[in-house]
Amino acid sequence: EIAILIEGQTPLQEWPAHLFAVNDNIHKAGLLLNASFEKGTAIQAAFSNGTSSTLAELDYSGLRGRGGAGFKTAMKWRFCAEEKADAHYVVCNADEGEPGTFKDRVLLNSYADQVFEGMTLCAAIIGAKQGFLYLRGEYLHLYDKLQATLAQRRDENLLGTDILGLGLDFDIEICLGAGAYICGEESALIESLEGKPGIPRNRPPYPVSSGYLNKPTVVNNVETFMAAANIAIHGGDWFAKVGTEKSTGSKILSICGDCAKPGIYEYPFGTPIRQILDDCGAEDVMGVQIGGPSGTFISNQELDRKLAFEDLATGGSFIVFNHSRNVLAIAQNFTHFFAHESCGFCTPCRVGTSLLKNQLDKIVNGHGSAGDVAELEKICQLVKSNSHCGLGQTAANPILTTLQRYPDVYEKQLKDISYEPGFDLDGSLA
Ligand code: L3W
Ligand code: SF4
Repeated sequence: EIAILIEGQTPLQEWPAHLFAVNDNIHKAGLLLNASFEKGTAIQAAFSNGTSSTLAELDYSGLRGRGGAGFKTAMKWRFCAEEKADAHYVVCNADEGEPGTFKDRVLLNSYADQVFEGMTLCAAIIGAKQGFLYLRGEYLHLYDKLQATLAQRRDENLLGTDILGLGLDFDIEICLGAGAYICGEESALIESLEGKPGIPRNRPPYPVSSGYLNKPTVVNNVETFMAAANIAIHGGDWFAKVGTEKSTGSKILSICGDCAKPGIYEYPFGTPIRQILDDCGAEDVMGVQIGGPSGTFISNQELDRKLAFEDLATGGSFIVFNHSRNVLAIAQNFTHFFAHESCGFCTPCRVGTSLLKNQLDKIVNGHGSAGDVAELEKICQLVKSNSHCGLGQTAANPILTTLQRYPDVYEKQLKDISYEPGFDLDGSLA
């Protein structure tokens, strides 16, 4: 139904209400989703302990960015704080566009105060007066509720001038995206915030030194800000004692696909994939797409692998596939997605993702030869190593990760040249 509506370009406001029915479906809450939280306490803690010791606590917690890449949050905030400039900015990346990912939608629906508090905490540490929540356009249904939460926080002096009498001035504006997946890439997001097309910038310089309006800017995911607020309240050790040495704390996941209980789950880092699949009622598993199309497709032989930056990192998405699914159809769907979402700025990705799409279609449609698969792999490497940003650099992952695990499935799909009509192998007419 959604596909039909998109195809028909129905304005978002006219979509049937049931498509926006927000059902949080939280099946398993852990460290963060269960944490006790009182509005204002993270900000107060930062001022009573001092912003530098709060930053040290964040450092001790080991918190790493929850958007997928896992850069250390304390390091990012420190780099930004150390930049000399007349303005600093805080940006919350809520452009949750990775297919199969919906945990930030739930956090913004049910835990928005904790997210805004994390942004305010960041502002206190880096010296920002202005923050932005860059909200995925398709989450328009959350807009009024989030504005009401911001208004309430202003009424309670948790935003605005002289917050809680602590001398901190900071406010947050909500900006809506317009449906481009690329705007989840931080520098494209910043361009979009500035009112320009969402084309990724060269990095470095990273946003911490030259971000919004070329001023020092922290861009973090929704879950990162929520975690930071809770660390300020409960301490770095509360967080660090959960998870693994390199991946501390917990991860909030959106789980969907072939499982009895799709929804939101929170696990300590280090949890085996098998346990997560058992909990969500996944049976007859063929494979799992971890971290969305730009992530990794694992087979059912790898279920003892772990949720962790050092093993299987994810921004928060698990898509489960059972044996009724065709792995080529999955790779094809994701490859089409990237070709559609390429912003078109650089040639390796603009042309390369279309070549990947056409070459894979040829194979899936039974017209490919072994040479075509070799050519497909060659294009994958070209797109991966020559693209300007993360989208192009990961666009070949659906093909590469499935080809590596299921070469036989690709092989079976090739045309049978021994039955080529009309010719013998020496080229003479049969
Ligand atoms: C200062 C340095 N900062 C790195 C920062 C950088 C960024 C973070 C991670 O995303 C995946 C990709 C996409 N000084 C720094 C530094 N940073 N070195 O650390 O950076 P990086 O380059 O490792 O990753 P990335 O390109 O930002 C990699 C996916 O993330 N992605 C993210 C989407 C996220 C959302 C969301 O949160 N709603 O949509 C976009 O491309 O799949 O695999 O902040 O600045 N020396
Ligand atoms: Fe745009 Fe793709 Fe190039 Fe990124 S890699 S800048 S999405 S064309």
